[in-house]
Amino acid sequence: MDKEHILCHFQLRYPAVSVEAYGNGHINQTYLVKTNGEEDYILQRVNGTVFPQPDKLMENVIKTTLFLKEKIEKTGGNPRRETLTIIPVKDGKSYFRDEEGQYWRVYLYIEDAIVLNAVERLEDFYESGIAFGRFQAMLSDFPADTLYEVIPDFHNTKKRYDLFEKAVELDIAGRKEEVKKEIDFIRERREETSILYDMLERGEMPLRVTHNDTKLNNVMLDGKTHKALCVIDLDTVMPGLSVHDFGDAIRFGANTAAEDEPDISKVSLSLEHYEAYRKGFLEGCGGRLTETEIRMMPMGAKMMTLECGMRFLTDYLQGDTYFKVAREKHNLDRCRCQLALVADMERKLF
Ligand code: ADP
Ligand code: GN1
Ligand code: MG
Repeated sequence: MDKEHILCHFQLRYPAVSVEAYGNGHINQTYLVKTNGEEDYILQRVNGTVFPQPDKLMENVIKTTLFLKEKIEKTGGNPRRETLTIIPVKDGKSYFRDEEGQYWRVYLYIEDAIVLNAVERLEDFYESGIAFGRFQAMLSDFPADTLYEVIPDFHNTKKRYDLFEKAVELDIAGRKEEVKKEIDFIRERREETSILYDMLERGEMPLRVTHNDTKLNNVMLDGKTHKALCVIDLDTVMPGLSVHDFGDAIRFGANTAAEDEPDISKVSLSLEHYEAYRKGFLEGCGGRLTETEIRMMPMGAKMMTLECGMRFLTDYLQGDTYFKVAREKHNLDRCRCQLALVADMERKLF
């Protein structure tokens, strides 16, 4: 079904004049819908393999955005810029299911804002920390038990490790021999994958409502001032660990190289970026983190980087079915880059 036809089902205030592929997400298919009116839109096809229950996912997004909208209004902010706004379908639903069973949704396009795919200025990274910290603070009294667990065990690093071992064992794409070094690197760190989860189970760290995908291109900064504006990509908002939200952002934004840099000699942890983000995140959290959470922030960074390395390698071993890939060995490059970053974190953070 063509995109124009899909858009007919939504309650758009202005008709679309163009629809173009947009953004650099690895999961959903995103399009920018331009109009001649006062608002533009983002059209997304939700990845049905990654999210097998898109209706439940959208319930989470509705609940979260309504909760945030109320908070933003109370503090005199503008919810149409500071959180996502769902444009409903004509029957009132938050998504449209096409004849092929694909799920589509439309958000209001947030104007005069920027999304970065790489950190250009330290200050911008600091601001993104403020945005994710604030997001966490705003959701600190959100009723976590009303959220559906969209991807069970999403950041359960212990279970991610088991899935990785399973992929090695099955070796369905016949790529195991080529990645022996990477497999060994991950195996040497097996014990550590349970540290944070064990602390959670012992009640040493709280379970919070977290974003769970805090990479730089999931946050918007004001186009003029470059101040923290809006956290987007709310598909994975679920109960989780604050140190994971911190760590995933560090994994992406404090790396001196791109996430998929094939030349790993360019990969390292920028301590300057680490500190800037840490400062912003703590400020945004507004004193809500416990001493233990603050102490475990470096471990959160290391675990999210190791987990991502395991996930890219698992996908590579399974024949690249989860993350969008743009070239041969893309997932392997991404994996090697994450593992090189883990090694540098071990030198600099511990
Ligand atoms: P994915 O899950 O594939 O990463 P995202 O929801 O993060 O999808 O969207 C992909 C990109 O589209 C974002 O990085 C951002 O550039 C852009 N985008 C998404 N939602 C909006 C919005 N409401 N306004 C402006 N840009 C958006
Ligand atoms: C995916 O959707 P996107 O591109 O923001 C992934 C994250 C990974 C990230 C790695 C739902 O994020 O968990 O950390 O790629 N999202 C999902 O770049 O799996
Ligand atoms: Mg995204």
